[in-house]
Amino acid sequence: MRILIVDDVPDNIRVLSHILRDAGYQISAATNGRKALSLASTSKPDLILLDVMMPEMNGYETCAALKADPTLAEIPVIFVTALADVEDETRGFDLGAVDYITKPFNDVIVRRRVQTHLELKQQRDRLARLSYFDSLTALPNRRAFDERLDQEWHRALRNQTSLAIAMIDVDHFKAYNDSRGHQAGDEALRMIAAVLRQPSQRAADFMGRYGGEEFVGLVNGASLDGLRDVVEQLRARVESLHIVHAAPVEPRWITVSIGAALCQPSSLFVPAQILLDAADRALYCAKQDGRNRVHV
Ligand code: GH3
Ligand code: MG
Ligand code: MG
Ligand code: MG
Repeated sequence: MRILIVDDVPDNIRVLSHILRDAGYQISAATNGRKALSLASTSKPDLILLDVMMPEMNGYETCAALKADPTLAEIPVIFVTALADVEDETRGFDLGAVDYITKPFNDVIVRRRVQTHLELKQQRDRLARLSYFDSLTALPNRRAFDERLDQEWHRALRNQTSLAIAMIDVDHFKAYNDSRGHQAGDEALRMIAAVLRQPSQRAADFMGRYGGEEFVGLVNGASLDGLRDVVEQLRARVESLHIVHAAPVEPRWITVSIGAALCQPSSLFVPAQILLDAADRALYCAKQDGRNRVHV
């Protein structure tokens, strides 16, 4: 596991690195708050040991900045500092730190506390994986989608940008299962998920498994034409997998139908559900029109 040590005094970094590297952790270091923030963003450490007294941006300010960034807020922070007053310590906890170690410290105690918080972090990560990801396809699940939709809806409202939902449903999948077996059906869903989440210039910004043989995508800030390009590319990617059907359906391989809808949210009183309903209706149209097509 990776630990980021932040301290303006290189000797302090050396001492802590020594204690922790011996315990098998991978160490990176920063000598000021700004470097710490950028290193945390790029290397996503599992734990941050943070000094308080540093020039320019002190440890408290650095911790506040970490907690304000949703992509970094989950990284546990332990203050390691000579400031030993109760007020200093409570301030550290108020800012969201998980622990507070005062200098001079004892090597064994530092190692144990670090170990405890890394174990807790591992358990949290595992729980998050289990509750937000689908085990068959490794895509975010319905719960993750619901939360993300809510976030993106509010963001689009704030920024006055568009938000689009694409509902993707595998065509004649019951027939595929019936003819090839459930195992092969599972494998097909895995392959479809893999091409749907493939990053590219015209990929969706979020792709999840909505349930069964249905997937759902979110596209931020697109025009209607842009959205058409994205969903048409998704449809084409699945078709080009050429997963051959044994059942007598046309074409001979697995395809998807996609219904997409776009809007610019204008009021908090309008729920994101209306966009989901519109995408659902579009999907119904794509199916009615003959499948293996998009309806925007
Ligand atoms: P349509 O083109 O109208 O969508 O037809 P369809 O057969 O795809 O639709 P239907 O809703 O009748 O059938 C969906 C099938 O998807 C039925 C179900 O067995 C299958 N399915 C759903 N989840 C899974 C899964 O996790 N694994 C496998 N193998 N099959 C699944
Ligand atoms: Mg210092
Ligand atoms: Mg379906
Ligand atoms: Mg289907």
